[in-house]
Amino acid sequence: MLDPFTRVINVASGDIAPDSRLVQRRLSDMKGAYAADCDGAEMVYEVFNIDVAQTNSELQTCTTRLYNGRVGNEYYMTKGHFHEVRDRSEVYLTTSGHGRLVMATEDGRYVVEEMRPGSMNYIPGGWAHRSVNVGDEPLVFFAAYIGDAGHDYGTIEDWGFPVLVVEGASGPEVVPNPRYRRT
Ligand code: PAN
Ligand code: ZN
Repeated sequence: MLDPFTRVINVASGDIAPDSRLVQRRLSDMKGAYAADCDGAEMVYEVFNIDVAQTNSELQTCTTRLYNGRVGNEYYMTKGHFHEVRDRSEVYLTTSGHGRLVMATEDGRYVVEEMRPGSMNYIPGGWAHRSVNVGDEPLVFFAAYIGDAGHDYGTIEDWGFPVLVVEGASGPEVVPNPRYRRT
């Protein structure tokens, strides 16, 4: 059995004290995610993980700091994934910045929700999810999900999402993804 513990989250930056496991994603890790080519060492996002046993009796928790920027007209975003165990759900709580949460089912339905400080987004089982930073500062959010969920990145790498969030003439626009399922 796990002993109770407490961590302190910096809600502005996403940093977790006293310790967490850091995953970093740079432009070079995002090849294929955007219509335009991308490469280089520039940081796109960082995930600070609090590791517990990956069982369905524990909750995995983490913060994500998604930087602001664009590749072509597409905003910086996370890779996005289905949970490997498809019916595992998740909640996000945004603490800083401004984003969109793109969610999609395997049969092509999609929902796009706002992410602003205080927004709690509920991601039901079966919905792939990707966060997009549409603001001009880092987007920071806390996530909690069922411990044995796992991450299936391959399906999204192959299919993409049904829609993209792009910078339009007067701000963010949700447009059909011309590459959806065309691999
Ligand atoms: C989140 C994501 C995190 C990074 O913690 O893992 O925001 O996004 P990618 O995993 O798509 O790179 C989550 O949804 N965990 O299940
Ligand atoms: Zn997830």
